[in-house]
Amino acid sequence: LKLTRVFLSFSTYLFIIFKKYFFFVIVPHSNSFPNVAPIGTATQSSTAFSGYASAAIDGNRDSSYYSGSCSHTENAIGNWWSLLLPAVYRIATISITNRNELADRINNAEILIGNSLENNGNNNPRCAVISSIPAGGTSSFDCGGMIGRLVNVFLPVYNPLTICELEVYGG
Ligand SMILES: [Ca+2]
Repeated sequence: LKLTRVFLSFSTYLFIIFKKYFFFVIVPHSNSFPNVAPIGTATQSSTAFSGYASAAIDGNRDSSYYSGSCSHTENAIGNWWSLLLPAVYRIATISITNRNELADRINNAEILIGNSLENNGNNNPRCAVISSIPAGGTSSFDCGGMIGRLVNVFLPVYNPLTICELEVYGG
């Protein structure tokens, strides 16, 4: 009688796999485009109080002028601020954040979009006229897919033009 021992090496590996399920909540938003303004180049009719044109596209909506994130021109009639984008965009929405003081200075400003460089871009088609923006507030303007590489804000009345942030949503 031959005894054969069979050794069964038996190992049981128990894998407990925790599967994590991520639930994405889709928050409705007026558009799904990125803000392309920061990749553009901003200029303006003049600069006062170190309020450089680029402060309006620094990605910061801080509405306190003294935080250094708002543009500011001199006091004149026909001030403008202009954004040259790196390409032509179909623009859905423009958002503008107003200063938290002297908020009525933005009243009557026009938002212009197009490709013409004439008159510093101020001859381009108009998306909206800003009646007012609350002090420190952000207002959005529906431009309905207007096409252009230039976004201007033109102020036809006598006032400095200050923009704390301008966002361009388009693709
Ligand atoms: Ca800013």
